[in-house]
Amino acid sequence: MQCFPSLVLALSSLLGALALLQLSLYLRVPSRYGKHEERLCRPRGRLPARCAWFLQELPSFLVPALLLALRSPPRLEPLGCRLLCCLFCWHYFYRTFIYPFFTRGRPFPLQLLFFGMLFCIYNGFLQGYYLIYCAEYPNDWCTDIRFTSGLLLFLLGMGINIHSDLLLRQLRKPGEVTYKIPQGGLFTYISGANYFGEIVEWFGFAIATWSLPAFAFAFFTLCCIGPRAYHHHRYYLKTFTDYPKSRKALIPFVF
Ligand code: NDX
Repeated sequence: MQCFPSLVLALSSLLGALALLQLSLYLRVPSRYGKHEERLCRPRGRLPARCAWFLQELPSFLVPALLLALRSPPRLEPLGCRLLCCLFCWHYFYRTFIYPFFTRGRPFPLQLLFFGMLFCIYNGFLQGYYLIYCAEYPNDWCTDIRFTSGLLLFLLGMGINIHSDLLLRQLRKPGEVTYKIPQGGLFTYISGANYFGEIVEWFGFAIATWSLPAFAFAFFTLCCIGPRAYHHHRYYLKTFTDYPKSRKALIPFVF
């Protein structure tokens, strides 16, 4: 396989367009899973959350990992490329092999799972293909301010995301499906702490890679889970009369 810059440009542009489509579809009405699924009791057409999240996220780990393993001759230099590809796989290792096995979420709709998987194949290929076959970084990229500040943001965002996922999980005992007011960590300030972490993480990745595909993915993440954080916030305000009034939806003290 070789690098086709026009393919990278086309796939990144399509990702940007999907982000805008996502925004227009889900700004008013949230995507129908979790607390926003209308018919919560309908057992058909849904898969247990553990299985669904594992299957959905697996391609995001597998596709770039396979591209990396199959590259011949192996790409060993520069260090920046390898590190960046490993960061992407590291996040999706967590999301595929750790997150699903601890989730206490509701069963997930099959239809969304199908689209989610397609999305993960698409994005896993785009990010992996670009980093493994196209990206060119100078040998001292690891000391460049974009790499170091981006890496720092990535790690900070990932820390917030994992910690917030944990706080949400601890709201329920095994087998419980009720919703409670999230407390602690960044939830003290915002309703969508896990989403805020994820968005910071992917913008950090985009800065560290300084690449069009990664900026397109960060933008997609913002358009996908930004509105969802807003809908979660409205849901909490509507459901809990004692919901903290000073808490914002997505950005501490601002929005
Ligand atoms: N999966 C990313 N669009 C998505 C699935 C849906 O990883 O066709 C995007 C991801 C996909 C979407 C994915 C892409 C776009 C799709 C969409 C479906 C349609 C759409 C394909 C791939 C589409 C077009 C065509 C336009 C392109 O019962 P429960 O499940 O609600 O329980 C929850 C629990 N919880 C609580 N428990 C007690 N009390 C409370 N108050 C609680 N509040 C929540 O916590 C869950 O078990 C758990 C987390 O819930 P929630 O709702 O806060 O987070 P969730 O949305 O489930 O995300 C989980 C994690 C989170 O860390 C988030 O940052 C990350 O995954 N994520 C999620 C979505 C997308 C994404 C990251 C990204 O874009 N990077």
